[in-house]
Amino acid sequence: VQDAGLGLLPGRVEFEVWEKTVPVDREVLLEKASQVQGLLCTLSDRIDEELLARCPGLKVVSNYAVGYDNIDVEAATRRGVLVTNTPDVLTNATADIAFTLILASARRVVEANEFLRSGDWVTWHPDLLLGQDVSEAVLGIVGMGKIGRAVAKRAAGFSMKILFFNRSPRPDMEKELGARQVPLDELLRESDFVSLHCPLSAETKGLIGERELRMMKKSAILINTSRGPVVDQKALYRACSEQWIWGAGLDVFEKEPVPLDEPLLSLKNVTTIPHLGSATIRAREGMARKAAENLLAALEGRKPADLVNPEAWKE
Ligand code: 8YV
Repeated sequence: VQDAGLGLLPGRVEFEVWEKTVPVDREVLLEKASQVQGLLCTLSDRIDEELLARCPGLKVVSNYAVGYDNIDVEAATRRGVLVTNTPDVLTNATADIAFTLILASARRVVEANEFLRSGDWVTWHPDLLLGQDVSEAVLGIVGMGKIGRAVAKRAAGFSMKILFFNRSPRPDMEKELGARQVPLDELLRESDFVSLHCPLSAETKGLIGERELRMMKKSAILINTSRGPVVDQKALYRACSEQWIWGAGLDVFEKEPVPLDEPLLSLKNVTTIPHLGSATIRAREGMARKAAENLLAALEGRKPADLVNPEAWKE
């Protein structure tokens, strides 16, 4: 899928692909970045003050992701470096994976698969692997951006009642989907599913900790497809192992890849996948194309379509 983006570069810029595997080794990144005008990078590459200070010629950092918490945008803006991301093309894929985790967690799909294959299925029983209903349940969406809205649209098809928490008022969501904007505490208390769709920032780091998990219903399920550090992972382990909540579905973690001794991985009521939100061929090709187009625009003196820091743009 990278070719959808890399294929646009020949003849327009001189470029080098540093490593076929990500993340690029930090020392290699520091050394090579110091010599270029544009960087196309992924979430695994930390673009911080130390790196930016070594790159006097750098004009643009094009992130191959919609989130950009790997980049110190404030430091880039101060230095006049443009930062771009890849919105829209991954909205549906990410909303789909959030819904996959809602259904898989509620209906214990992974546990059931293991149960069957390990030979434990010896008879039908009325209590066998009972789950939670998704249809007509209350879904709480934290962060009503594009992905949050796409999840809400899917939820409407399941006749779910939608609550959401968002920094700024979104009366349009009330009109479009009958979704009700509420304070976070109310959302946590009333939701059967809490799905996180906010970016990672100083404000959202640790947003869901012990206090918040204890507010949730015992039957509730937490879904995280945003960023791991939005949730206090130690508190989540206690919440799921001591049944303060019913379970969790996680695509993202505090540390990625997740170390295999992470306690959450030992719990049957926690469904885990390795950061696959945008992992469809169409979404990744779209992201690759956007990342390349944003990079080219900046290097050719045009305003990139997906500029994260417009204040750094000078005509
Ligand atoms: C990417 C993501 O897979 O876009 C994002 O913010 O988290 C995912 O879509 C990942 O960031 C690749 O860099």
